[in-house]
Amino acid sequence: VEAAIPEPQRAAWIKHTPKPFSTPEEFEKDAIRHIETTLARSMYNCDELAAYSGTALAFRDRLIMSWNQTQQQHTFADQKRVYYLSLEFLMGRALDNAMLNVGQKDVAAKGLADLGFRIEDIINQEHDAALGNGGLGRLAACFLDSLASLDFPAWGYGLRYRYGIFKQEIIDGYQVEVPDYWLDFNPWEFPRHDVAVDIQFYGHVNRYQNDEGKTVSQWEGGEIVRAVAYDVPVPGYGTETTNNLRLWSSKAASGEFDFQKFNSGEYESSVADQQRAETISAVLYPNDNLDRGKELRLKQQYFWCAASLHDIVRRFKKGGHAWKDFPNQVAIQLNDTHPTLAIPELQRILVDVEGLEWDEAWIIVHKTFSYTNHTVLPEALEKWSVPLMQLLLPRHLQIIYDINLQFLQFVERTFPKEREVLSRVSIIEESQPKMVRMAYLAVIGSHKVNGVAELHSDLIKTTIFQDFVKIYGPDKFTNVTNGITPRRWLHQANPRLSALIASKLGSYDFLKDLTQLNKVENFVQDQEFRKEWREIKLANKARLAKHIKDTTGLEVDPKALFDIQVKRIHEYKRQQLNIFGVIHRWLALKALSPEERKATVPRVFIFGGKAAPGYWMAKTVIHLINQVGKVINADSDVGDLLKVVFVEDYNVSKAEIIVPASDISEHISTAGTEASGTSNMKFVLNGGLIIGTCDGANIEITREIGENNIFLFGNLAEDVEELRHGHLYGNYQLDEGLAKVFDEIRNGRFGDAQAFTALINAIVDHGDYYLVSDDFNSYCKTQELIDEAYKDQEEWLTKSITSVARMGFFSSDRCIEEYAETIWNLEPQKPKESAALDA
Ligand code: GPV
Repeated sequence: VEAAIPEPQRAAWIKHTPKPFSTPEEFEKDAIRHIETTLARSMYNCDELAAYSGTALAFRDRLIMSWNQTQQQHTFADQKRVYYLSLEFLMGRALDNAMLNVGQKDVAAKGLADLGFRIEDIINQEHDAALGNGGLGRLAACFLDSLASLDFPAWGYGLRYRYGIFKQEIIDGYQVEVPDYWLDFNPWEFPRHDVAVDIQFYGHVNRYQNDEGKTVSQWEGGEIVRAVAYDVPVPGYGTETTNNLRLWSSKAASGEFDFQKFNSGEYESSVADQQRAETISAVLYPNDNLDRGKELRLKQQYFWCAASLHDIVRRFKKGGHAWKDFPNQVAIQLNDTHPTLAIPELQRILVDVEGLEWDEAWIIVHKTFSYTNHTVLPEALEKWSVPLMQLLLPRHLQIIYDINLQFLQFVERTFPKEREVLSRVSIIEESQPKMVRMAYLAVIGSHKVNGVAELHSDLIKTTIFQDFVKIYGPDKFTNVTNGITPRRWLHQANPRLSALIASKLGSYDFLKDLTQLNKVENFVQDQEFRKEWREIKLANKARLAKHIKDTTGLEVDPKALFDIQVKRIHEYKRQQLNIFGVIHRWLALKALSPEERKATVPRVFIFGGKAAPGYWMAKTVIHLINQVGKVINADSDVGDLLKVVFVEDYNVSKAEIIVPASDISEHISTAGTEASGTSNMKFVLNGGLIIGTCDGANIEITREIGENNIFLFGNLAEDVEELRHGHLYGNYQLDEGLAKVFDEIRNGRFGDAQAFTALINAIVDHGDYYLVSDDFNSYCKTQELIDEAYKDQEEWLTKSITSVARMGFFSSDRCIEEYAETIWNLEPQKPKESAALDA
């Protein structure tokens, strides 16, 4: 309070508070001032990067004003906040989003034009903030957008990686990883050097009697690493609310170097200490749906959880509430099990530091946390070895054992006759070495657990968490089907379609209430509307064709059917099924007479996605796609009838070009393996149809848009287990069409056959775990149906429009409202006029 400006002087302060620009001239003034002063450039050396920087800084000024306002109001309101803990935030670019969310993109476009720049070129200067791998990280980013747009008091907490996901280069058809140094110039973050938390690792636990004769535990010794906060403003759409994303960066606790060591001549080891500390937040682990159990990863997790909880507890204590009110002030959402250490950490703070009794602390912990599960794949379920945890976090391991003991005693009382259940549900797996099962700890420490699509939420109840449903009853487990933000994934990525819809609906209100899209169906027979819809799709395809030409040199015809599969490369997502299907199609085309070929629909298959650097099978799939492309694209027999493209370095900003350009996109995971999928929603929202399996959110998309508007194929989740069993113990029969495809590959049609042996053998010799052969025929037949359907362009257009009209459910706003109501018990806080706040 001493730091506040005293009352009589506040009038001067208010008078001089920066006012946001609202005309092109005011924007130019702010941007030029930043270019001249903050950046020390002039009109004689203002290139596009400088113009971008000035524009970004002008918008950043606006955001920070509303950020201040929002934070001040939320603090005064003293109401419950939600904290979204995620190791990944795949934010993409910020400028376009900021301009649209504050409603000043037109102003900036005009201002930039006055200075001789095109706004698209300026937007393209920005580096993606790629602090995530795929769907999980992008979901967190969509959630932040919705939380701010709906005026919820919410903070994200994550790590400020110096290197986000690697940049992918394709060299001779192989993926090569290049580090992505993105922090060179990042106008969107505010370093908070005053917000620093010292985080402890290693050491030992001391037990002793305190003054009241109570036995207490103290974690002592070990090493300290400092967490420094960097804040990223998150603007809501069409509201003053600007929330905060706080990212932690690690550095040595003693400042630049350890001066004691420095003075005693140990210069090198002092520098080494510093580098070791900085390593914690240095790089994002590039694995998607895979747990590798690396020590540095565990360090990242604890570092980030401990810093965030310290911050949350400090903020809570400033409010002066009783501890039992903690869950009424704080909700913490765990984005997968990566932040599960926050559970024992809060218990440790409450018991060891704040002196609460174990039981009262545990009630608080368990009411505070909730956990979202994003996969049932066994290789993705996190386990940490007990010896590693003993070394790094000795007190937390004790607490985990105590939590486990209490839990198992409770289970034993409830099910006295079922002894075998105890070892099944124990947090500790009795393996060699013993392992801590993080998902079980997350379930036990949370009041709600949710899956991310209906099928997935049902599956977790019958598979990985079956015993826990028996123990806690079914109400602890719930479903919140994923969603996407229509601001970025419709309005920003596809401005013309957004404008066309707004022209018919009378306003852009649908961007904040996506269910209003249903009114689009009234115009499905409006000829002028249909014509524009078709033109927009064609223009979006032409834009992607240009990107392909510019980056690969390959020409593709925008009038061909664009068939797109972009996502992380993974065996369960089955890009191999797609590329085998392409080979099959090519063989069929070549077998046709020239006359017959003329009647076929030209198709462009577009792939994109990164493989984890250590995932050899995924890298082989990328290689095969590129080799197949090389052969087919040069084959004059098929010419424009078939093209295969691999788009390098798929990321959020490329998705914004790719998603609006599909006729068909592929969401073809083995049934039961893709928890939800979110790009399926993005593509349909942009008027593309999809081919998919009965998996994840595809099922709910079908329910919403109608089964005539989607191309489903393949085996059902309920049959997968038996099919797999049959492969191993029955008489395995490879699909005939697929066998011919394999013959071609083995004959060296696509280069060195040896390179693809493992890929083929996984199917032929090793049980075809992902059911590629079982689904191959159904897949190819469905692709033929798509060819037929595309010939009726009018009917196709009707499907496209109808589908978009029925996609309202998949807004992340709906999804966040479900979390707020059923899990967080959270109310919005509408922004007040600044005058009301000053008063
Ligand atoms: I676990 N997901 C991801 O992107 N990375 C992961 O490590 C894990 C899950 C994804 C799922 O695979 C998608 O099905 C889902 O739509 C997405 O998380 C968001 O829930």
